[in-house]
Formats: sequence, structure tokens, C-alpha cells
Amino acid sequence: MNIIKDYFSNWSIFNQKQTRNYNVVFTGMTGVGKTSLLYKMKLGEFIGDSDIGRGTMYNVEYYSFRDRQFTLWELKTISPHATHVNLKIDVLILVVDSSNDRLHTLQETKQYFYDALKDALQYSGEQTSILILANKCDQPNTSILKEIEDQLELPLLNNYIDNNSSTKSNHLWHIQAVSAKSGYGIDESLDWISNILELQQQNY
Ligand SMILES: Nc1nc2c(ncn2[C@@H]2O[C@H](COP(=O)(O)OP(=O)(O)OP(=O)(O)O)[C@@H](O)[C@H]2O)c(=O)[nH]1
Ligand SMILES: [Mg+2]
Repeated sequence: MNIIKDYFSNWSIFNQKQTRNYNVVFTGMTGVGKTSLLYKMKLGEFIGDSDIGRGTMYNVEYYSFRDRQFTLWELKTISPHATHVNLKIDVLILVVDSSNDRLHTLQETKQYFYDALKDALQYSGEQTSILILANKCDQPNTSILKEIEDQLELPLLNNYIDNNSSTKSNHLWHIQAVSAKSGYGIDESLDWISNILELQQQNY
């Protein structure tokens, strides 16, 4: 009997622990750096203006970090794709262009953000974890985080979610300055995601 057990235990499939996969969704207005950030995390490289992941309605990549498996989704619009693949969102990432030559004003970004959030809440669980990435912080004259936080009214985020989701739950949000180009803030973002998932696991 042991011989049979040893034989099968050498097969990696029998040794693999059942690991959960977490869905991390990147969204944000055009040109803010969603694709660049996704591939900076995945490949550790700034893809610049190469064709990787460009011109597509969505991108999806698998990624491991601190023994966790992630599926990273770049979704320009959440609903059609999320419905199609029956997605459960674990972490929502809103990417904002923090440089002063951004294509959209912070007021437009705010409108987009709350629309996207309302949409995403349909696919979120009991806890909603939201990471706001203020990208392109390598550029001169970027908005300080406080300005983005105030303009997007982030301190009121919990009330907004409570009013727009069916469950009263714990919502955790965080804003982080990042640069897909220099890599600034990427590790901190991944640490935040990892810690938040740890916390979610402890609560359930
Ligand atoms: N300086 C600088 N440029 C960046 C950074 N991240 C992205 N870019 C540039 O911003 C432009 C848009 O980047 P993308 O990653 O394609 O942005 P996106 O949000 O995926 O754009 P869409 O998918 O078209 O909505 C490209 O020219 C990138 O090279 C950054 O951190 N710093
Ligand atoms: Mg893109």
C-alpha cells in the first residue's frame, strides 16, 4: 500500500495544496497606465509603448506573489466581462493618472470612479477592497495624493458603498503613488493587496 502511496505522492498534482485564486481587477480611464501597471507587476518591466496588451478590450494574466495566485484583469468596462466569466472581484484597483498632463480632469475621473465602483460592487463579496493607484508619479508636477483623495471624496467611500451594495460590510481602501515606469510603489501595492487578503481570510 505504501508503495502505491509513494508512487502517487511523487506526482506533483497529488502534492499540490489547493490554493485559492484571487481576482484583481484594474480599471480606470483611457491612458492612465492600466496595461503598463499590470505588466510591470507581471513581468517586472515597463512595456513602454510596445504593442503588449494594447488595443484589446481586456487583458488577463496570471501572477503569483507571496504564495498566492492572482488573476490580474484589465477591464475597461466591468459588467460585460464580469458577467461573461462569472467573475468574483477580490480587489478592485482604480488607476488614476496623477500627472498634470492627464487626459481627463479629476472631476471626470471621480464620475468614472463611482460608476465603475457601483458596477464592480455587483461582483464583489462581503468585503470590498479598493486600491487607488496614482500612476505616473515619475512625471514632474504630479498631483499630491491629498488632492486626489479630496477630489475623489475618498473619505466618503464607505458611505457610498454601503448605500450601493446589498450587504453592510467592511470596506478597505488605500491610495498609493506609483510609477509603472520607475517601479516606484509597486511592491508596496502588492504588499497592501497581500495583507488585505490575509485580513479577509481571517475574518471569514
Ligand atoms: N511617464 C510615465 N508614463 C506612463 C506610465 N505608465 C504608463 N505610461 C504611459 O502612458 C500611456 C498609456 O499607458 P497604458 O498602459 O497603455 O494605459 P491604459 O490605461 O492601459 O490605456 P487604455 O487601455 O488605452 O485605456 C503610454 O504611453 C505609457 O507608456 C508611468 O508610470 N510613467
Ligand atoms: Mg490598456
